[in-house]
Amino acid sequence: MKKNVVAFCLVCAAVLSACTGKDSAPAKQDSEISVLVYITGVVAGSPPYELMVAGVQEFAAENNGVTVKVYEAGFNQAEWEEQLRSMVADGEYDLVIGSNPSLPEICASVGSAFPSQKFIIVDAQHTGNPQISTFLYNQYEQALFLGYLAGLVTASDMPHAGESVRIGPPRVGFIAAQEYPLLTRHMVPGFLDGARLVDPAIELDFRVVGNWYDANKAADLALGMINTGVNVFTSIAGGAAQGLIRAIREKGAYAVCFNINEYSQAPGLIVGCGTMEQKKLVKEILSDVIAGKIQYGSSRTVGVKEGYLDFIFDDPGYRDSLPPEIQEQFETFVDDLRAGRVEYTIPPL
Ligand code: RBF
Repeated sequence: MKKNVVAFCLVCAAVLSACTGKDSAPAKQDSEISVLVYITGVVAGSPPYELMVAGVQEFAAENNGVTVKVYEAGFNQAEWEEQLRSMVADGEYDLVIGSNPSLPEICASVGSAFPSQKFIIVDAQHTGNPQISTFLYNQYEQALFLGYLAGLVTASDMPHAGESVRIGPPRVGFIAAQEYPLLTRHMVPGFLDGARLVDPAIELDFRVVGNWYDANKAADLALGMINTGVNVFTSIAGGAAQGLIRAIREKGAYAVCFNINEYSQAPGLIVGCGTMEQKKLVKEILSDVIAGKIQYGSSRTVGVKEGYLDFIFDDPGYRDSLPPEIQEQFETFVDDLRAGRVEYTIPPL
């Protein structure tokens, strides 16, 4: 009898524990989240993607219950939508996070077949879709201060820019991988506006590589531009930007870089680097996801004043390469921009 009672109790305990799930696999907690990092290209060589992946992985390491899958969709843009559709089809991911101005439209199309799928896209602007939240960097501002610095350098008598080596009017160059609205409406106009605050006669030579990986093509473009008098460059070209760096080292010209610290790639020639606080933004976004604080359907813009775009002053590549009077003028300009003393109108996207 005693044995039977014990056996009965054991069975009850087993049933109870199965019901409460204590001895079986732990039940999914509210704070558990499965994230797909959808890379529109490849991670290596593309600062916005490298920083996003680093941010998501750091967040996962610092918080329990966050699982991460990084998927590189490659350079064939015609395949991005189909690949995203197949990645989200079985509902494995609570959230898709990406960084690309062209992603919201793709997500809207894919999401219409999977109404509970959520998407958070940075470096993009899209409103009115209850499945999508976006965060736009105010790249007009970064382009404006980088353009201002490029203008100061091209108007200076630094070794590769002065009267003795100048061909034609002061000219700055912009090499882009491809044209898209954020680039043609914010970044290129911002860069030229910034340069023309130094000297309204400065001209812009704008060239397009045609993809995000062909460094040889970017080098050819840059060499041709240097031959016609461009002596300060910038670029938005992902991995292809390596070709520009090769060209300025070979021929002697300057560059200012968007989004990340590149000074060491061409000491004395890369004279200014901006920063995009993508890692910080992505980590903040993920804590908001867990706290249920993301507003889907809306877009937030972050820039210099909000602390998500800045410039790296504290590097020998800047400090030791530029004449003190250029540094002084540039620092005053960035202070003015931070304090809202520089008036500008951001063109609509
Ligand atoms: N930026 C990169 O660094 N690497 C890329 O491969 C890349 N591919 C892009 C593809 C498309 C269709 C678009 C619209 C933008 C791409 N960008 C890429 C640009 C990137 O998302 C961002 O706008 C710029 O880097 C400026 O911050």
